[in-house]
Amino acid sequence: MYFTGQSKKSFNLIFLVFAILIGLAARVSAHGYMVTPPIRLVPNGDKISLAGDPTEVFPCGIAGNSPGPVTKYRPGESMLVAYNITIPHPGPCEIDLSMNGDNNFTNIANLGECGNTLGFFATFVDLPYENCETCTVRFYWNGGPGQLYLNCANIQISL
Ligand SMILES: *[C@@H]1O[C@H](CO)[C@@H](O)[C@H](O)[C@H]1NC(C)=O
Ligand SMILES: *[C@@H]1O[C@H](CO)[C@@H](O)[C@H](O)[C@H]1NC(C)=O
Ligand SMILES: [Cu+2]
Repeated sequence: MYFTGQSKKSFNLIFLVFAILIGLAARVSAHGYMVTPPIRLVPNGDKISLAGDPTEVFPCGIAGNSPGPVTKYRPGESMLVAYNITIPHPGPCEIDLSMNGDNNFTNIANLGECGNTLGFFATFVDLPYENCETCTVRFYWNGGPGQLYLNCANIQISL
C-alpha cells in the first residue's frame, strides 16, 4: 500500500517536472527577434517564438510574405530599432533595407555582436533620403550554422 502510494507520487512528480520542462522549453525557445519596427505576422503560430527561432527561409524567415503592419517614416528619419535577446550567443547582427519589396536588401547598419547579452535593446538607424512605397526592414543575426535569425518589417518612406 505504502509502496503503491509512493510510486504514484513519484510518477506524478516526474510528470510534473516533465510538464514544466516542456513548458519552459516552449517558452525559452526564442533566441532573439526584432520588436520595433513591428515585424510581420506569422500565420497560425505564436508570432514571437517563431520569429525568434532559427530559420533557413530567405529572405525574411518563417513569416515570408505574410501580411503585417506597415510603419511609416520620413526620408532621412532616424528609425528606432528595438530587439529582444532571450538566449544570448555571439554572431554579428545587422539591419538591412530593401527599397523594393523584399527584392534588394542592402545593409544600412551594423549592430555588432548584438546577441551577446540577454535583454531588450534599442538603437537608432538612419533611413535614406528617398521615398519608397513598399519597403522592408530586416533584422539579420547570423550566429553560425543553424543559428540564423531573420525578421522583416514592412515600412513606407514618404513625406
Ligand atoms: C523579451 O523576452 C522576454 C523573455 O522571453 C519576455 O519576458 C519579454 O516580455 C520580452 N520583451 C519584449 C519587449 O518583447
Ligand atoms: C539594388 O541596390 C543596389 C544598391 O542600392 C543598387 O545599386 C542596385 O541597382 C539595386 N538593384 C535592383 C535590382 O534594384
Ligand atoms: Cu540562438
